Amino acid sequence: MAKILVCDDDKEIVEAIEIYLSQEGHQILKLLDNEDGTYTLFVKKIKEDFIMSKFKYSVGPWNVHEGADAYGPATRETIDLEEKIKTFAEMGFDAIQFHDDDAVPNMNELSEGEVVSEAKALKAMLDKYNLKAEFVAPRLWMDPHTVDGGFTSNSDEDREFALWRAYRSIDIANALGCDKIVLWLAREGTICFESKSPVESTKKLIDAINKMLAYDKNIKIMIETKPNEPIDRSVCPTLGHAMAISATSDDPSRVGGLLESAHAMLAGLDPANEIGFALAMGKLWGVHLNDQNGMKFDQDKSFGVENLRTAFNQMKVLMENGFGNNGEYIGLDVKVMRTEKQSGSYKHLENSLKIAKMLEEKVNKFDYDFQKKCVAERDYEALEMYVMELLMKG
Ligand code: XUL
Ligand code: MN
Repeated sequence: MAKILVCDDDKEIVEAIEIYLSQEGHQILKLLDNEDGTYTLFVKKIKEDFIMSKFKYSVGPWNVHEGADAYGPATRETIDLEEKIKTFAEMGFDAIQFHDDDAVPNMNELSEGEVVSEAKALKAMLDKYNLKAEFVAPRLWMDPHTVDGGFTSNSDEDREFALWRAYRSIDIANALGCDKIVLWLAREGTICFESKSPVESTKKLIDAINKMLAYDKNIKIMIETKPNEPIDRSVCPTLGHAMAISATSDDPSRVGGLLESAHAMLAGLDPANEIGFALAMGKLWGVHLNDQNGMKFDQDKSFGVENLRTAFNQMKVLMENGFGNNGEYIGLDVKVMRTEKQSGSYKHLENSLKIAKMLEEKVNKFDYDFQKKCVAERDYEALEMYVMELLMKG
């Protein structure tokens, strides 16, 4: 990012204009004072295939990972957090998504004050790379206290632990200068149906959300829905459920949703429709764009690589409905293939960004007059073929 200082006749600075040339694929070479009150800025195009976007994009550190899966060990070396953050900035990302313990490792061993001071050190690192924090999400699936879930656990002590992590996530969000937390409800549900009452679990979840709303009067909660994995049956599987929980909460204006494409597909739903539903409620505050081959384990594939038309329609619905106008980010939640070597650790992010931006261009080209004509004539075959040609022709 460059800063241009605008001066008045007495050379007093009247304004500082920040310009994001680097994100448009330009490197600043020099600034020339034309001595007539104007300046010329020389730039060099460094990214040839750079595509402008109307959106700001975000990514989480877990999106660059070592490649371990349920059946095999890591295939790549761990990359340190600052190195990831620096690379994300160079790639043109605007914001970082954090789990609470991505931001403050070993937080269980720290006091509340220590958690906040660690988070402040991270904020300084983000500032150094001119990045924002999008949200903080309590990681309620790794700890021995969350074996049976967090907010819906059958253990009083474990439910208390889950709330402690949620409160600390709010503290960390405040220290990072963001006003959102994400609840991915990984283990809030059952692997043995009879182990929990679905009615009581739903009430426990709403009760926990109300406590978070009361803890901080400014915090906004985004529920990231997913129907299964790691559990069998989630208490909050779709955005419809999230919207109902929002409506039942003590402050519906501060409880919204985050839609991940793959999670919608795992529920047998079209992510573009889920996006549309939450947008209609004014409650889509985040997305995790990615892709998925059928209803199996969560694959976090690069955006659009399996279901191109669905990816196009996700982008179309987001663009048509002003997503991003209130500062929302297009988040990616993608994983590189396990087979990729160390040098390819960021390729899936590059690819997803490029595909998302290419789809933005396709949406910009969409012929709404032709669409209206097809609708008026109820010629949906023609409309469908038009979309196919739009996507398949260069
Ligand atoms: C898991 C998932 C998470 C959340 C953040 O399926 O999507 O990475 O996005 O906790
Ligand atoms: Mn996600």
